[in-house]
Amino acid sequence: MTKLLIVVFSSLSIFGFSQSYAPAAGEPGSTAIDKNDARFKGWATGIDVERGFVNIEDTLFEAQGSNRATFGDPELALGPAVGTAEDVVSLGDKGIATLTFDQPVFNGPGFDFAVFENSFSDTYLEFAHVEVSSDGQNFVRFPSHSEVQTNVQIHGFGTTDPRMINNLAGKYRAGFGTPFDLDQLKDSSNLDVTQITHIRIIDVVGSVGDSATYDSHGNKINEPFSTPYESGGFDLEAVGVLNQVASLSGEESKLINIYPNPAKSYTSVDLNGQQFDLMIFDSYGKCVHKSSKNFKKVVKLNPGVYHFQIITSSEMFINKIVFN
Ligand SMILES: [Ca+2]
Ligand SMILES: [Ca+2]
Ligand SMILES: [Ca+2]
Repeated sequence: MTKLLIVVFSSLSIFGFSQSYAPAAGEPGSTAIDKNDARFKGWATGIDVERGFVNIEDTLFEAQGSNRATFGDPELALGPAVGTAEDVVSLGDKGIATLTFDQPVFNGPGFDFAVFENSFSDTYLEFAHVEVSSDGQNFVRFPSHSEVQTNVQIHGFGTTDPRMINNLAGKYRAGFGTPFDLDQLKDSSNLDVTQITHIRIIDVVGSVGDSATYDSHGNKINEPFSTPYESGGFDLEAVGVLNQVASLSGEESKLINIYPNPAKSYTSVDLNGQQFDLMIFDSYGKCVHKSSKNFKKVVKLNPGVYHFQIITSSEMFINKIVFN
């Protein structure tokens, strides 16, 4: 009996039920990141929310006296993930949350940030698109993929196998973040992956009907629909940062020597003998200098204000330097 079931399930992929991606939190190969993981350097500190409809296919329908989702204050998505069902803001159908950070997120080694939802199980999953911006104006979306069938609507409390989903927030249960790697967007125009200032979360409308939203392959994303409650749509719990530009504490600024500052045409950079890569950006964000594996670097620049990005094997620092 058991063996027969295994045979049946393993042949499902032949009929188009692919399961190409990472499994649920706690299973081997999962990419889920625990909310208490020591790698988190910071959390979202600002938020702007545009709530979506309770039911985008019947926009007059109301829950708790409103045709838009109302559950949870936006501020509940700030700070560390808590892992409970209530510490969230509900976005409603196609609702949008735009988050900001004390210090920018950058494309460091591996995953750079993670988005937390409040699902109570590994398979009751509500999804959202994730976009990033380095200027608050131009947003670039992570390429996503849904392998879920699009013939039968997943009902309001239906389930999804997380192995069929890639690069959509909400892949994992409460307390476990879905991670994103900025390296995938490094060649995008109008985006500087060394200075991400805004992360945008956009509810996926899981309808396979007219209001469907699509993955990057043009597939409808089938997820629970409709969810006509005040807590409908994606429930944003938190956004945690893994690679965050450090603000210099007193101790760290002792480590970095940039002199003279303000500079008169020349300045030199050293980290007390530690090796570093250096990139310098002018006030328009244009890179005017790039060098790697330095122990000391002398640079000559025209008068102006510059940002020195200093990257060591473990950290990245940004310093503002004025040339007179
Ligand atoms: Ca990365
Ligand atoms: Ca949704
Ligand atoms: Ca929260």
